[in-house]
Amino acid sequence: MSSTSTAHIAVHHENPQILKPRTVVKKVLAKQQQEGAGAIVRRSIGRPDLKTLDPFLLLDYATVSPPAGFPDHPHRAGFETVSYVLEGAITHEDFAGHKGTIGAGDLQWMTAGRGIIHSEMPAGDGVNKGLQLWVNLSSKDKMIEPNYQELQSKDINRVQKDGIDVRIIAGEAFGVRSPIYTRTPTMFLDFAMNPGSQLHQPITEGWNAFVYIIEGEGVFGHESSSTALSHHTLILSDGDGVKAWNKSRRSLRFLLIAGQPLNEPVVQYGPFVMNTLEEIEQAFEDYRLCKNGFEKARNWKRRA
Ligand code: FJH
Ligand code: FE
Repeated sequence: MSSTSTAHIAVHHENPQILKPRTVVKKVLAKQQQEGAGAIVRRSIGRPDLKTLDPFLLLDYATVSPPAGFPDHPHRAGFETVSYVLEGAITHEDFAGHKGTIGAGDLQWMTAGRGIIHSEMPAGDGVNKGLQLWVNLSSKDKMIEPNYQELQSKDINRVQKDGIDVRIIAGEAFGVRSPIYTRTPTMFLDFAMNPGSQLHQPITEGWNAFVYIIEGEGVFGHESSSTALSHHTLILSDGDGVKAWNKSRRSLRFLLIAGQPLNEPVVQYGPFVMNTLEEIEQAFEDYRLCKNGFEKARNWKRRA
């Protein structure tokens, strides 16, 4: 064996080779808007110029200070909400009595399934910041029983290597997997890159993928590409992975999210996401009459 091929294997092991690097096909700034009761969100996916990126319906970066928040509201169905707190804490409570507090770095992967009514309110007095991703479910999973997968910050797998620090929310990075089960196959990685570091991250071909920059500036796609800044969403082309560089003097933090497209029709009215208009009308009816998954709403004390 020649020494070149040995070196090649070593390089492959250190930083996986990306043969078909994805490039940035669209870049959109998530501006601030009002949501819920006085909460401020930067909407990435879900904004008018970025309606959906199959299987993703929405990504919000929220800033909430009491008394603002997301008081009682329904979610039917066919999708999951992934809440990830960055700063402070969020207390949630649903109509089945499931409640808790999601602190900084904690994760809640909630399958709304046939229906959930809940509230999401800031737990701290100060500023609370977090992210919420909505992952669509296939028609066969839309009416499943609601379910929660919850991970505390200390239980989220993390790899620190060559100036890169990744928290593996879903999927895999650097050979380490997340225990979260994703009904719609999803990758969700939270990267922090030191100045001068370089990343090669594989992404399954055929999956839709995007980057959301939380803080700092980075170069994605080609080394010669232009820089992207905080709160920009970068939609990636198809390919077997993405390359990223931190050429700045500050730390760069971003989410890399990818998922297998469902290729199904999406009919959405606010928190109701189904395949057809008839199913949406049914969901409204069920919600109004407290049936087909909304039974527990009958004796639920609503909080404004
Ligand atoms: C009234 N009550 C409208 C109402 C709307 C809602 C909503 C919220 C989030 C969210 C975003 C980021 C997070 C930390 C963890 C949650 C979101 C987060 C997305 C819609 C339609 C509630 C009560 C209302 O919930 O928690 O990061 N984003 C899309 N709206 C509501 O939840 C009117 C009277
Ligand atoms: Fe909600």
